[in-house]
Amino acid sequence: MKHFKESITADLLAERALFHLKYSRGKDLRAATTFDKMSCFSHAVRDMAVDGFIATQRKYLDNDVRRVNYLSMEYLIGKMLANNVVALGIVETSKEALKKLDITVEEILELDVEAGLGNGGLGRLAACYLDSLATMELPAYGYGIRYEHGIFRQEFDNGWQCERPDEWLANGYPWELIRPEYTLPVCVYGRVKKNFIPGRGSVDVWEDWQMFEAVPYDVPIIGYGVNTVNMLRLWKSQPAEGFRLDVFNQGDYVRSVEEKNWAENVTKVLYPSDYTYAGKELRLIQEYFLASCSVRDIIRRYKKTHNDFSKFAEKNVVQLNDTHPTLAIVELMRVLHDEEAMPWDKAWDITVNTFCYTNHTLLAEALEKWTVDLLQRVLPRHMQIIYEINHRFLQKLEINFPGDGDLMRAVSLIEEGPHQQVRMANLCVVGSSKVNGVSALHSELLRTKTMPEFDKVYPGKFCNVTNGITHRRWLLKSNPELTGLISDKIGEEWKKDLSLIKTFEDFAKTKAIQKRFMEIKRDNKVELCKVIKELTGEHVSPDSMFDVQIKRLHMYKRQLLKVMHIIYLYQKIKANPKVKIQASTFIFAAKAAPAYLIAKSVIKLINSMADVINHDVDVAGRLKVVFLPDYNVSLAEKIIPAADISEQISTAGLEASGTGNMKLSLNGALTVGTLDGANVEIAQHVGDENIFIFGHRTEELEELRTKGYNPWAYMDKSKDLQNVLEAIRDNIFDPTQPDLFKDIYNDITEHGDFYFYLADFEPYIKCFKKVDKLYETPSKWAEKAILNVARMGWFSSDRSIQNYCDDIWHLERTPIEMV
Ligand code: GL9
Repeated sequence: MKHFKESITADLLAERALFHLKYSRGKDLRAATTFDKMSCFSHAVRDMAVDGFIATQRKYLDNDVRRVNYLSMEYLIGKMLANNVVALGIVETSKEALKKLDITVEEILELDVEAGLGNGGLGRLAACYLDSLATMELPAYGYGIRYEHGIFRQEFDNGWQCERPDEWLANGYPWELIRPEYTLPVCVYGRVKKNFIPGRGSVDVWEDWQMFEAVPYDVPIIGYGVNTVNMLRLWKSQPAEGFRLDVFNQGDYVRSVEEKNWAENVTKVLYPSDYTYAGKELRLIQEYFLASCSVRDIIRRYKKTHNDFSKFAEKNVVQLNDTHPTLAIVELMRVLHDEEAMPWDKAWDITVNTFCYTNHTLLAEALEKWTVDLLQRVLPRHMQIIYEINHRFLQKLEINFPGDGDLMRAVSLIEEGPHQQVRMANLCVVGSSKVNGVSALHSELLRTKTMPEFDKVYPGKFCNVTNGITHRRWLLKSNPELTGLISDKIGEEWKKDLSLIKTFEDFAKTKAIQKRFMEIKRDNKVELCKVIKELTGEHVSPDSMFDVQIKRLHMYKRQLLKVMHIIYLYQKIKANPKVKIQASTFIFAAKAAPAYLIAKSVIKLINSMADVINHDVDVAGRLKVVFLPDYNVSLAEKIIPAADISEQISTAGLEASGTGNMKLSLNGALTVGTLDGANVEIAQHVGDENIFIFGHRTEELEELRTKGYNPWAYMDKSKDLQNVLEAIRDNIFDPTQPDLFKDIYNDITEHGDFYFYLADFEPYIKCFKKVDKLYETPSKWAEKAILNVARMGWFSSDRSIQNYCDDIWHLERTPIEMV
């Protein structure tokens, strides 16, 4: 088999880049800026993937293969260039080619555009899965939204988070291919009328809608070491051609331009709230926009090779990444039943067999519920269809569970109350053939605690697929030195199949390897120190222990517990300068949802604390605190290889999986964590002796809740805890503003300490005594860290995707040959 990648030479790459410089940007090398060079080089790399792209799409079509369509409102893909160069196997070739363009690899990579089309773990997971799907030669399409502004840029103003718009498209995005010929209309608003149609009788017709358009932009997803190049199709909204022509004709020019704006606004900005559901009309329209054009795009493609829908569900699976694209279920019903005139039962059968749903959180505030009023106004026909789905579903239930009112109320798609609401998670469960959670613990809680009634109604529908991460970005690309060490010892095969990294375990006790491992860790820390200096002005020592907590800021993730630990250490040193404490650098990076006020206060608290601790001569050289602004994929790639400690300290039962936990452990950080999400499985894989587990377990917290949890009781027992809480209450970091953190204090005391900070404080402090002790002996530390690296193979997203294929999608590999 010929590999299209073999024909790529440095000369070809350089020639291509110069061609783009001249004919796409109208410049020669002398006039080119570094951005020009980056953009043209990226275009050249993209060109190299085009043969694979065309061959892949052609093969899928000709072989009429079964495909997975991944629908997600978020894709946190980050920078693409370095990753694509690795995937194409042209790292050395690129270095050579760049010499001809008179620019270094580092310069060019720094300028690459960061696509931040997501909030956090959910969006990053989607990006890892696309990478695995292409690498595993699986027929897959990603569908998402081309937000003009992705996740906001975070700045600090006097320690407070400020949100600034992300302008990732300002200078053009080199990886996308615009496809105006596949533009689709999308309709919203209007009303439903009964019409008589000869041959069909009385039918519901949706009319007087407002129409706008969806234009697809395709981003090629290049498989690693294979010919497969899949695509991520991102939709942008625009006014429909001839939009409100009537208004133009009446001479109301200004209003017509305003309305044009409305259509453009639909994909203008990513909603930055994580785990909260805001109920905003524009968000509903965004969700429908993605659902509607993706469903119709899938149908359009299917119809190229089929005359009827009998094989639709056999040829397509649609995976819903959380409830955000749920309306796709309703849209498929509308198209099949209303537009294709298919009888309801037949349409429903196809729909349920097409869709699958992944749940990503159990937090009540994240569960989407749209009011019937709003849905009716924006999507009147869809609301009718939802009622009809519910009606038929409940009717069937009445047969199998007669008179079980509680069950009916729990599973109904409609929540009764002063304002009727549609429960999107329930709609997903009813409209899908499989429902999965994202870690063993989370899937079990979903099935037995959150949706036990559904488990009764649909035994066997619930399953688990534990999340994974792509080692191609999170090790090969971001930690080249460690990658080199592993390859030196066990060969190169593990790069293709991460389960093979297991044999690196044999070197865990080898002194020379331990030493080399620690040297590499130190090199990565030195690199991170430069970044820290640049971003915060702070000088930190690479010889201190790097204790890292990087993730969205949320009370359940408990960054505040880390703050309490740091205050505790600070007070210990102040009280007794001779006390033995491991020299540590505490590294935070996190964005808070703009309206999540208490989370923003925690950011301010961390920055205030850092200001004081970093300038206090009494703790100099012992404690440092840095909060790196604007956490994103690229920053994660720099922090993770340099971490000693990975903080995974969420309240047990609340973190569905976590994926940062996997990235950090794979890079040889030791986890300090609760038995939550995927931490449970990480502990099983790395071994209990190679991870620091602490704190109350899910069932213990459940018991505390039912018996009546009293945070004060913990305070009464511990003088240390009192001192820490008083420091927050009285704001010892800035006596001119003594009340600044009262809300935080109240939250974890008077207001009931919903996330059990006080209950887990003492176990957490105790746990760090063990951590500090181990860190004193580098060889012992290195041994455990190496075992972490070697035992993380199972957490590859390739394994997750294999699980999806085996248990849910039933997809087959489709290798692409080049002719
Ligand atoms: C999340 C969970 O909270 C994480 O634990 C999980 O790892 C990821 C991916 O499955 O999904 N669910 C969720 O809504 N988010 C997650 O990270 N939120 C964001 O992405 C902001």
